[in-house]
Amino acid sequence: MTPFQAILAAAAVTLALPAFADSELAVTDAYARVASPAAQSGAIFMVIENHGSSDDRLVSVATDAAARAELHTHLAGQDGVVQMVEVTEGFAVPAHGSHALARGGDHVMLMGLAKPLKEGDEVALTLTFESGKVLEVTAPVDLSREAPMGEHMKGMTHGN
Ligand SMILES: [Cu+2]
Repeated sequence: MTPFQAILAAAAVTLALPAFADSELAVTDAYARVASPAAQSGAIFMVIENHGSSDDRLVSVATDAAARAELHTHLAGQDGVVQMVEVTEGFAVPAHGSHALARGGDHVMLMGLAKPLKEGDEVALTLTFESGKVLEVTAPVDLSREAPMGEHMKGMTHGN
């Protein structure tokens, strides 16, 4: 191998590594919301895509932006009142499929924000999956985004 070929080979390895690490799981359209500038908590939404041939599951989220990050969803109780609950088993992402975290449904809940979140701020998240795969995600704060039709929730205090 000539020195030039060696450089090419090294460059190819460098380029290939991130592509390999990200080839099966991907996050698109991540964004964060808070209900007010003084909110102590916030919510993050995204679409998790699984391009692999094995089912996977988002089991935990870590961030420096808040004291705690939990996986939450909304459930209607017997009285019809919708409440937020923690989903300890995580969010399944089927093989060759996707799972949407969306307003009025599943979301990542940030509790105890390190500092107030305002439009344009970015929240860095580390997503850990059941398979052991880890994804680093950046979610910009987007307060102008409208909730999808029919998914407008009442009484939510964290931007849902
Ligand atoms: Cu929540």
